[in-house]
Amino acid sequence: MRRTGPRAEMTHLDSSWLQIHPEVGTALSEGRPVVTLESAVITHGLPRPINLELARRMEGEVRKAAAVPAIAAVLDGVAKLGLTPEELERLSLDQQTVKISRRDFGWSRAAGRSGGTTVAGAMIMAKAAGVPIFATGGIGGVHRGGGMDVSADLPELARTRVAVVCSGAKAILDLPRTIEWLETAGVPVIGYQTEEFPGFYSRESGLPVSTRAESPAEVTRILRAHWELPSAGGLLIGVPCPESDAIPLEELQEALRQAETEARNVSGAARTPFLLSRMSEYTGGKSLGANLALLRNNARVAAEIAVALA
Ligand code: PSU
Ligand code: MN
Repeated sequence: MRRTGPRAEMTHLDSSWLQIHPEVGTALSEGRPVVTLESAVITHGLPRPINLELARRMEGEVRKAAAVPAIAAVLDGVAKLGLTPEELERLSLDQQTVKISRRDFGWSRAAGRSGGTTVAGAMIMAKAAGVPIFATGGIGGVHRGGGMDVSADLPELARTRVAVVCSGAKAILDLPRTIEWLETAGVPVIGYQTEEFPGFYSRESGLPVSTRAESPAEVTRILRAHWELPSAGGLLIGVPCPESDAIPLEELQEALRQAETEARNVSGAARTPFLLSRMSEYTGGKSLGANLALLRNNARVAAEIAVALA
């Protein structure tokens, strides 16, 4: 077992594949609130150097709300929950990183690779360490078109007992099918101060949630009650993008239509980055601004929920 510092003996949750930062481990053993943060947004979602700045700001939001931030990532094959400032900077600059979802922990460990965790990857690490709250921007979901591209985030939500604070799903996905998938799998979707599942860059989507909650205390009551079910898995908490930075639904849909027309011949892994960069162009940079604003806001709301739950 790798030791992380003088207080590592308190991090009894360490296992050989998962290394917990001493500050996070101490908070957990004292029952203090911790919020897990995803890192695919750092390695794959945002351009440098905004990625590092944003990660630091998300950590800052969590601390301001009196919780401990724990960025989940894989460094040289070791899954780490909670990064030192040096580790975070290194991850943000590394151009060889891979995207770590459920299938990727084993081979990346064997190969000693570094990577950013997706929602699924971060949920697995959070659950293993005993952190019930996780904040991200948008989850993966069912892609558009008739194909088989369904994110591993969805089955992870079905099976892993962690509450995921998000602003919806990636904008380029098939949102109605994503919501249907969650319903089939028994994943409750809580609208945080909203009746609608948030549309990521947009506050609306026209799609319903299972229930609405007004406050961290109300969310906490729902989480506790849901987790009394012996077989319960994860939950989604949909927090709309702050009003000042959100894009109106019609404008968003028009930008998506244009981007998709241009992306007709772009397939595979290149498709998402292509669509997102076109979206940024069509919205005059507003989509990037909305993304940054919702990430910070979600970190804050997740921390408030973690405090209420602790
Ligand atoms: N939302 C975005 N961009 C992203 C992601 C979410 O706007 O890149 C990331 C998240 O980490 C999410 C992952 O968990 O994409 C899903 O990837 P996939 O569809 O390959 O499972
Ligand atoms: Mn996929």
